[in-house]
Amino acid sequence: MLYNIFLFKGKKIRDLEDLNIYSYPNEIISIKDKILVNKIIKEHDNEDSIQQSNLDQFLINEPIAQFYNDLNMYTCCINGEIIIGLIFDDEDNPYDYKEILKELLTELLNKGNGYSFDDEIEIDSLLISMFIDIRRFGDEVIEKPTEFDYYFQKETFFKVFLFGVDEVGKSSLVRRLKTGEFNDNFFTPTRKFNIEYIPIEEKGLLAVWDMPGQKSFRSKWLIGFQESNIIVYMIDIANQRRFDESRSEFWNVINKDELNEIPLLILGNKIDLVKFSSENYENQLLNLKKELSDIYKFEKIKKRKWNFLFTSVKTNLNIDSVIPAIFDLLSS
Ligand SMILES: Nc1nc2c(ncn2[C@@H]2O[C@H](COP(=O)(O)OP(=O)(O)OP(=O)(O)O)[C@@H](O)[C@H]2O)c(=O)[nH]1
Ligand SMILES: [Mg+2]
Repeated sequence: MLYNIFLFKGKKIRDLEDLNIYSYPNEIISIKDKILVNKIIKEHDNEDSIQQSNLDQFLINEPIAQFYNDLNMYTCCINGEIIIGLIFDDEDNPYDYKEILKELLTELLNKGNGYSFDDEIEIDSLLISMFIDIRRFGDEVIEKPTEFDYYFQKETFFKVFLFGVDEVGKSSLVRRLKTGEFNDNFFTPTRKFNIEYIPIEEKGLLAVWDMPGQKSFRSKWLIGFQESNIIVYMIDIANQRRFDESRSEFWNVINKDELNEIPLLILGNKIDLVKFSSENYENQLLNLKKELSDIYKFEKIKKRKWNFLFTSVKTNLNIDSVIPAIFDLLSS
């Protein structure tokens, strides 16, 4: 089974002073392991980039199996200057992964639109996408029973794309679902894709991609939503000043062709901050829902199954209904 993926990148790959190492899910190879890093790079010494540097396509070389320091690796050089490596369990045969590795790299780098290795968020996202896909492949095709087997089978693995403008409560929700906790002072604007795995008994594994909501990160949403099984959009219903902005971001994403027919769950969060009069709470909720629906033009949502829930991550209102609502939409 694949358990780690790493990437070496520098101005010159052989110059360790200027080399960056990215990895997912955790750091196994450190820049301090100079001997190991040098050995990995050296295997790719004969591959050069010179003839390729003018092409706008990435040159993806043949992957090479390597085994050092008990690490069973499969490494592949791109443009003679970037190395991507997979680390497997000891008994795995790296060559079993040859096709998926090359196909995936071709798909992500040369068939996608304008991938940049200068952007750390894009590098992280590349590693995460590859990790998930290769892991799925490993469990499906190579069929080694593992403790993760159940979760990583395609039918039981769901990518949840969670987005919304900043400060609506996305990361708080993920934290609540994972740990049951909420903290008013837990205010950490997300700066990268925050990916949390939430196992749901007898249903499968949700990989929740919690997107950073701040304006400067929104262009990255386009990278995050690839191959999503469900979209979750969160609104801060207490912050009316931002409804226009939030609506336009919502429709920007929902109108993407790639997301056609993908089910959608809309969460109207922070209901605890809305003032209700003492009478007829249910009616007031209905009216509020209607108001939001008019503002956001929910009636224009076509050709996909969708649902709306009011929530408060703070008071826990309806939080127990979020996962069932997701599986209900997924099952259709
Ligand atoms: N009153 C109230 N506050 C909430 C609720 N949910 C989240 N918050 C607060 O809202 C603030 C922002 O929450 P985050 O979870 O960081 O928001 P986010 O959507 O992840 O923000 P970005 O990562 O910047 O996109 C925090 O101070 C939370 O404590 C809620 O239901 N009610
Ligand atoms: Mg966040």
